[in-house]
Amino acid sequence: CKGVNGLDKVVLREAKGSSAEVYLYGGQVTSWKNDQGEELLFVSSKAIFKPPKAIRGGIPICFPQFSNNGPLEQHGFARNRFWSIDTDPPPFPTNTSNKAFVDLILKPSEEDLKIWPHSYEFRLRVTLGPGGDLMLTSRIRNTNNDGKPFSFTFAYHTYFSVSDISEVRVEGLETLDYLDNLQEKQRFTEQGDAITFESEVDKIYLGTPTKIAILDHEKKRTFVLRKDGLPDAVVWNPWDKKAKAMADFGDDEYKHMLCVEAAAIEKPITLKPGEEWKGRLELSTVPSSYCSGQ
Ligand code: TA6
Repeated sequence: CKGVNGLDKVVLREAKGSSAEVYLYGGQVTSWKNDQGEELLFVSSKAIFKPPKAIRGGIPICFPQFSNNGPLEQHGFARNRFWSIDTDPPPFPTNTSNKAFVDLILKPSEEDLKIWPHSYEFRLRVTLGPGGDLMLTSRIRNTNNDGKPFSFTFAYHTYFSVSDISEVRVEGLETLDYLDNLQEKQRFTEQGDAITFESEVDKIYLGTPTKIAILDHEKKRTFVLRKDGLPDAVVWNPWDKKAKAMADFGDDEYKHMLCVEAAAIEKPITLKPGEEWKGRLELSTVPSSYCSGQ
């Protein structure tokens, strides 16, 4: 399926062999490989790479609404739109020397303005660092000329590829409060000393630290998620029943994926005309032996 520029995706490669792929559809990263060529993100074998479905996997961008907390479609519309290559980005704060990167931009169509009557420029820079780290920087500016502010919620809905969900633990969210989507979004406090998985989980952790670790025991690999401007973190695994109910998701695929999503949900972000918000996500991997307790 061709994007608006006749391209459907951009491939980023760096010298030691790491790579990333970004689809113009959704502005969505759909692959992040290390220098051994191992795929680090999960994309369902049943994913559909064209409208109207969002691509099931990689890093969907949830904007201007996370989940169904509002009048828009689930997770907003940014992941269901064709983005363009941004050929004239204003200077980005991120240093891109010796890094591979692509700049994408999304602005509202006439149709979009009917469902969400706000003008904005959403610039997304995807960067692959020399060590294979992946960085996403979103800059959203209110370009309303009617003086109106707008508010939005946001998430990088990242699907990590894991060997076996029953042997994964998440560190950095212990003792925090969370809203449990499986219990009418009621507020609880995390009791565990790390999060492990033996059934469906769908929790929005609030006021989370900059760094969260996802340990894959079998691979002896830890994903390190660092974030800026994104105070919340969603942890989601559909488990078997929900997996079977999703047409674009294999029945057993829940065993090999985990979503940990850097997000701004509890407190929507409000921008006045001319104001810009920045949300940054940085993903890297380290051998697990170095990471526990760091
Ligand atoms: O991130 C968790 C969540 O909000 C879950 O409730 C589940 O709906 C998931 O997102 C996937 O949503 P999607 O619209 O992509 O099927």
